[in-house]
Amino acid sequence: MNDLQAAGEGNLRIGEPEAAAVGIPGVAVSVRYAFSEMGPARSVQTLLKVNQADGFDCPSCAWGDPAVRQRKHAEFCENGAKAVAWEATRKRADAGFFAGHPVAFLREQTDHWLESNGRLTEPMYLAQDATHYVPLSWDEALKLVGARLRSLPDPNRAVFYTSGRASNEAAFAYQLLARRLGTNNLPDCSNMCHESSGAALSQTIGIGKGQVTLEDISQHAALIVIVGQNPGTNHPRMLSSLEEAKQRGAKIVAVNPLPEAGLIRFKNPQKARGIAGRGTRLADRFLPVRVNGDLALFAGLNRILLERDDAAPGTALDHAFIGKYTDGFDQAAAAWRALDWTRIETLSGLSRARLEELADDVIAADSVVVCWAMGLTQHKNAVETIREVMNFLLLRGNIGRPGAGPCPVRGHSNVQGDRTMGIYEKMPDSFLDALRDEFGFDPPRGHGWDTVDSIRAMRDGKVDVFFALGGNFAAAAPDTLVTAAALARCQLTVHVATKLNRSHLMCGREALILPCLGRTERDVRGGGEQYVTVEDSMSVVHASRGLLPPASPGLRSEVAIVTGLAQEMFGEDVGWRAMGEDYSVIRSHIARVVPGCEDYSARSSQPGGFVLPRPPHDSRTFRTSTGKARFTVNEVTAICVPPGHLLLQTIRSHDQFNTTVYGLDDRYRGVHGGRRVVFVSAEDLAGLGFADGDVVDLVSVWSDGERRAPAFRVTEYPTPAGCAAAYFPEANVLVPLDSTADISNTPTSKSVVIRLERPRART
Ligand SMILES: Nc1nc2c(c(=O)[nH]1)N[C@H]1C(S)=C(S)[C@@H](COP(=O)(O)OP(=O)(O)OC[C@H]3O[C@@H](n4cnc5c(=O)[nH]c(N)nc54)[C@H](O)[C@@H]3O)O[C@H]1N2
Ligand SMILES: Nc1nc2c(c(=O)[nH]1)N[C@H]1C(S)=C(S)[C@@H](COP(=O)(O)OP(=O)(O)OC[C@H]3O[C@@H](n4cnc5c(=O)[nH]c(N)nc54)[C@H](O)[C@@H]3O)O[C@H]1N2
Ligand SMILES: [Mo]
Repeated sequence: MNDLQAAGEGNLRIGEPEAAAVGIPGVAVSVRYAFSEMGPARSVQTLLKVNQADGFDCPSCAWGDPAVRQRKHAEFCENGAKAVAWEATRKRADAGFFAGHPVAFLREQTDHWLESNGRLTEPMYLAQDATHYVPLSWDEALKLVGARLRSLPDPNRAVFYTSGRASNEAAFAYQLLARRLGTNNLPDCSNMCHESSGAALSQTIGIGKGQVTLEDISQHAALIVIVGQNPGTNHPRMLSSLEEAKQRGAKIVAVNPLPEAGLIRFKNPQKARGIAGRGTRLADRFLPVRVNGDLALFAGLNRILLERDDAAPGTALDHAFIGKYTDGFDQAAAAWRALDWTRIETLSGLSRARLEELADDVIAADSVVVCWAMGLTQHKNAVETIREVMNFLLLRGNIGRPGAGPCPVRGHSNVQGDRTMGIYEKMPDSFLDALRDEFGFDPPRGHGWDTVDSIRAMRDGKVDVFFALGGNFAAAAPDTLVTAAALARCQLTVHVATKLNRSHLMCGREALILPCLGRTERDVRGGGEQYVTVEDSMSVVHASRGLLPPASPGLRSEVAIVTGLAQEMFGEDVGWRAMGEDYSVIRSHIARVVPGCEDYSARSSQPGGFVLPRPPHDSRTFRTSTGKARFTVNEVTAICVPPGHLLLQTIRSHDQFNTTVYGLDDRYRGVHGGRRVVFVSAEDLAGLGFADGDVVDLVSVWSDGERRAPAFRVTEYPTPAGCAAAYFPEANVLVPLDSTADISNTPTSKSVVIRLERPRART
């Protein structure tokens, strides 16, 4: 048996990458996929309710929905269909399944296999030293968690993690429970995701959210720059907006170390022409930046704009905007003038001439949107990089007018809403004051732990109870072995989940799985049908209503689980029962506590919902420390790797949603039947003495030692020299816990220094 077979990748095949995204294979794949999990009738019934005003919010990405009257009958993409089918599957991981599979066996299985067993059906308990999970009643389960939490010597010995799929109602009740207990330990997936965007935007424009609408992109922007984002896979509905933009003459520039299919060309499955024809060419310009080279790229670009304006004043910069709305310009300009071109070119991997061409596009465009995602946020200098992007937008007044502004494209469908509802380890005092006034207790004021600090605390024996509202902490977090050991030191880990995953197996001394309803399902409480609300990347808040009968009568909604646990712990003190039986009670609390949510129930339930205030977008109001939008000076840096090493970025395949692996293909990149692949340039393969098809171990180097991920197939791929890519979560074992972004503390999942090694003889 060779190494790949040993790693379960015996069927891995590599073909040609594709040049266009979506089109017929996209439609065919979603239909085949949906039918296999749900059957035909259920597929049609369910998919026609995705992202409709009277339906449910797609559980996949956080891209915004078109105005209600412009929605199509099929307002979902191939990957949204996979997410829905995966949740609405007919398969069940019930008590019989757990009786037949010891935990030791389950630990050996892949992420794909674990979830493919279907939906969880009733609470399951793993006692200390037990070999199997066994069923437990809801009463017993909530009593057990309540007892453990109540008996903590210090509330900060509990950690409450949230994944971004939780609804606003569930998130609000959950943060209330944590703070009522007395802790701000509320880490979330955002700490590993767009935290760097939030930090950079808060510092520079006074609000940590995007400032563009869907119409800004589809109707108004003259130039759209897409940096560090792979929309063809991760936000496929964004391609429809980009296609509209192209058809009215907008230009698109893609900045990415990989020539992603969805950035190059798009075939729209909504249109007959889109299926038959060659589709729309999307990117007018593609800049193959070196991994982590974006700070150098944007600093160089800003320098060119400055010089162009020196040569012909008023042609490249918006002096009126800079004078009236910003501060810090002079210091930033001085720093740009002092830049060294050799350094810019080396760090970005792009010639000055290419940046001059980009500057031509920018100057020709009277409005510019910059979209970005994980390619910018998961680096050591991520916050500085995004601040430099903001410098770029501020130089030409590209904010607070049609077709202009920053657009951090969020990941999980409600990650932005969860933060708005108070899922944050350091919510401002104004929010905590409002909670106190509403509920009559004094919330804790000391900052809590984010994701990385929670892992450190668990590792160091400072945590007894780890509670997760969704997600897959063990697999999504960095440094898998360290995180697993950290979780194992907890007395109790509790996971509210829809499907079995790694975190339920790499657990505390005792573990509980509490199975919950998903987005697709009807939620009846207190005799009435309930709905929940969510917020998308464009700050639009709207309702979501499931339609399918619950996967099992043993499931509870996330709101019911959280409020039920709170009742167990605190009795009726702030009216938990009423919140759990009628979610409009939670919405009326939200209306009084969360800024911008006045009259929340009425506004969120109208078709299409409502938009939260975005002061920079709405009125060029910047609530920063100086009341102005702030230029910043960002030292131009990039991770430089020692000779013989590469800078590895960890990415998503087309067949996964984070740690949920739907299938083993990554069609657009030409990968089929496996995931242990490392993409490397031809130049590096030659230089390092490897060839396409070789099997290697990935060894990451960090100040505290080396980490190894065995048996990856080397794949020659067009990426700048010195760079490499592999899939997450397989590569998470390589990401050192202490390698985090400055300021945001986000794991540097896109900058891991590695070398390739021939596999050691395995025993
Ligand atoms: N189908 C599907 N949809 C998803 C998800 C999913 O897993 N599956 N995940 C959701 C979540 S939580 C999130 S956060 C988003 C993630 O959406 P993305 O950020 O698009 O996801 P990644 O696969 O991490 O891709 C990062 C992109 O950045 C590029 N990149 C890497 N390093 C650099 C760099 O240094 N500079 C530049 N310019 N580019 C770089 C990579 O080549 C890749 O194209 O998607 C959301 N939507
Ligand atoms: N190396 C590397 N690591 C990364 C990243 C990377 O790019 N590279 N990306 C990071 C990013 S951007 C993110 S957002 C995190 C994601 O981290 P998480 O959000 O923690 O992980 P997910 O894989 O999205 O969680 C999947 C699980 O959620 C549960 N689930 C699904 N739907 C529901 C629901 O409706 N309710 C509940 N309660 N549970 C549900 C299912 O049981 C499923 O197994 O990972 C981060 N980790
Ligand atoms: Mo994310």
